[in-house]
Amino acid sequence: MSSQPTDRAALEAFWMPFTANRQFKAAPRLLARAAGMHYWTPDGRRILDGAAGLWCVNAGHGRREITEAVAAQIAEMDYAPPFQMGHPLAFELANALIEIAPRGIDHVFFTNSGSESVDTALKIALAWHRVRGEASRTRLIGRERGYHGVGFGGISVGGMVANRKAFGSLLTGVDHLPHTHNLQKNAFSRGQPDSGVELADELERIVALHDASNIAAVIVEPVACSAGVLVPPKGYLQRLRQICDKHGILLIFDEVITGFGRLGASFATEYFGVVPDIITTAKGLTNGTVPMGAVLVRKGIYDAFMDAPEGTIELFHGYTYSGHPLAAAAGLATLELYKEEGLFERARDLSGYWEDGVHSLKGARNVIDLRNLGIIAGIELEPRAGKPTERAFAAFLRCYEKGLLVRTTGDIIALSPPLIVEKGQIDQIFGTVADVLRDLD
Ligand code: PXG
Ligand code: PLP
Repeated sequence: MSSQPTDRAALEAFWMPFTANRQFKAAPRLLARAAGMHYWTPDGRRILDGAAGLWCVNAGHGRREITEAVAAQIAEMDYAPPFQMGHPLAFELANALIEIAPRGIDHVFFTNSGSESVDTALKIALAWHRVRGEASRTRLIGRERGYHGVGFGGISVGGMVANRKAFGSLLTGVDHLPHTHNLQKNAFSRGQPDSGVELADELERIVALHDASNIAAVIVEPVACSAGVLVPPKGYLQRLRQICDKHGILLIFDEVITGFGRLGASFATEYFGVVPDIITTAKGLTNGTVPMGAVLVRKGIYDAFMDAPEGTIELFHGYTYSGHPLAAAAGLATLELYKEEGLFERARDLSGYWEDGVHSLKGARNVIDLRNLGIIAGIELEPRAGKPTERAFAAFLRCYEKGLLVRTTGDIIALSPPLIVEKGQIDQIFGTVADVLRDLD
């Protein structure tokens, strides 16, 4: 019998990701079971999931339709090689994704995570320019405070300093747009802020500096979630699209979080009415059950690779688990569930109630901004003097004690419950946060 994971030594071997390991292992927070809107701790305490796990369990936990599809598939065929071979479900899932994607998106490349989707998208962008005879287009443009996962590509175009600074020189030939966060002008905006469209024009400055002939792609999150829910100013994404079109630069939307209903639409692309050339996804694609990501590309991108002589591999890229049968089964069942239950529409219909809930915290102690879009909220706290992140982390711990799971980044509390959330649970989420903030110095 192995030792119980509550004893300190039994927790030692696992080097936990993005975690204060020593602090955690001294006072562990373990989750043992999940169903619907809730988690349960090993000792049976119920926790309301205000974070959809980690922005991924959009249909709620333990959905029978998904678990049964995965169980049936593992019994039928556990694994199939994806290189020079195929299996039916991967093709079916690609077709299902095209169906819910914006018009003009017509091919899908499978990965196993958001980080891999980002690396794949950047590589496709570089290779696409090259097959079209524009091999000088190698520069990649990201944005300050962007999060694009943790691969070398993703941290290079990303703009989270802590995720970059320990890892050397990263990719060369990368530049960054300024972030769009502006508390002076936009604090307490409901939905998209009014001010800041001109920040997209910074792309013109970057193009003037490097010359368009050297730039392959621009990658942004339509809503920057990991960095603390930074909602794009009105007109900003449209302006980026125009500038990219003018200069022949590919526009990549990283929809790892915003995809699959989070904004009350299939993708942010649909919500904002701006179609990028490439969309990266993961997380909600399988409702968080089996790791999977997908890169969706606009018509013409795949085709450009198909001029290579017959029998040659057109793109030297792929993963052992690209289109894994279990993930494909989970993905198909998940998309079916989203459709059957109308979860994207449900999220859209609830977003007004959600917005009112978020902004009910106005005036709460130490709250310096409230932001929302779709079923996402950002609550920014005044940092404790000289101790950034401490106040928000204390709020996270107290919420957990009171039976609510939230996520924090810096001094920002981020909320993103499963899209099956009920109005009463929205009240509970904001009621708990209000209680916690009242008592927190
Ligand atoms: N792009 C975006 C926009 C993301 O949000 C990734 C890429 C990377 O996905 P993977 O599957 O490789 O983790 C993400 C992931 C947080 C948090 O606390 C957010 C993510 C991951 C971990 C924590 O906000 N987003
Ligand atoms: N490292 C080694 C030694 C490998 O053989 C492979 C795949 O065959 C990889 C890394 C890449 O693994 P994956 O395809 O799961 O990303």
